[in-house]
Amino acid sequence: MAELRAGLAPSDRAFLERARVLARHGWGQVHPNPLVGCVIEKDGAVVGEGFHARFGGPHAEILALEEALHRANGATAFVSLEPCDHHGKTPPCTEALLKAGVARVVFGASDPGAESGGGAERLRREGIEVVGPVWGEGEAVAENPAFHHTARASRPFVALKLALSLDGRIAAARGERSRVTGGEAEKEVHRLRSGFDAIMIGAATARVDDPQLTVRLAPEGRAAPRRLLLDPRATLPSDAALLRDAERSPVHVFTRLDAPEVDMERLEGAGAHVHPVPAAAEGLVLDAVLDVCWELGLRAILCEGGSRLATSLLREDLVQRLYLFLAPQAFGPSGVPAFGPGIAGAPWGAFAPAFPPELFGRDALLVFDRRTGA
Ligand code: AOF
Ligand code: ZN
Repeated sequence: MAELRAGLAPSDRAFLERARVLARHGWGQVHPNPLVGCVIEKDGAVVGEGFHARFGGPHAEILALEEALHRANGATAFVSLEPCDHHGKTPPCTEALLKAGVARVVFGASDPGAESGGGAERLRREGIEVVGPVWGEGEAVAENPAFHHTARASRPFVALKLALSLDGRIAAARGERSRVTGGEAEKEVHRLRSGFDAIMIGAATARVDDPQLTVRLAPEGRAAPRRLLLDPRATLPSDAALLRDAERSPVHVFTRLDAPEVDMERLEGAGAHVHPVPAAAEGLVLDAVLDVCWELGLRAILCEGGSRLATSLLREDLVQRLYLFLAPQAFGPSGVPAFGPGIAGAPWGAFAPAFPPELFGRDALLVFDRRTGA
């Protein structure tokens, strides 16, 4: 794959990069579809651009072709994802590219979809010059991790977000609500939430932080993420912030099978959906929780702590992506460590950086993806 990339002219690489940047504009609006961007280039100039902007809406190629009109004839299309070759909610992009007379297609990632895939082969058969996949697997997955994971595994994609002090703590003291990162990072978290089907936390975080877990500081996504709470003993107070607005953004509480019935009923009465699942030595059987999530149609879940949930998810190798916000402060020995005992057994070596670090005010965001086969 590195050779393929090396063989691309610098201008080709720049156009494909532009397609990647365009694709990212669809965040929060297209899920569970992938982010896709497209640039059409003729004689060195961009004659059309587009990105998949809305679930069920036109694909990136179609919008770029609409802008390019007749100039697409003999042009090169740069697409971040292999053009689809199926009738989904929209007709195949392969046919649109052929009809427009595009001469060459350069794409970043293969489409893993059993039905939508195969576009590159189809275009080659029709005599078009096709270059791709240009990106290696890690780079392809980084742009659309949930899309690739669910195509492969039929399991929810799980991302874990943690805000850490530089001495690896998530709070100043146990039972104390603490500010770790600043306002810019907080905005980014709200933006990230809009691209997930659900946000999950554990009971201790719900008790201490009393969060609402809604998207407030960012443009709303196409659907409000559901709120998921792991609360083995059904202890969430009925007046918790999480239970507000349950009609617009449903709340699901996972409990042990033997949680007090009176509390399960109380939570149902407060608007939550209660799901009893088997108990594990510590908390709940997370695999069983994820099974229920999959059945509920939840494809991408963002877990926001705390330490017990983070530790269990990592130890059980259920995390595909880590969002680590690092804040330049220290909480010292009385602070709550991000991870509990047992974390050493997690597959740390399988994680690799997905993107270069990004800065949000004084905080840094590091994103790591779990590599398959690692
Ligand atoms: C592309 N370009 O911009 C996107 C693609 O139901 P549909 O018609 O929207 O198709 C969704 C599938 O098409 C999706 O699962 C993925 O395989 C592909 N997405 N393909 O050529 C695009 N969004
Ligand atoms: Zn398409």
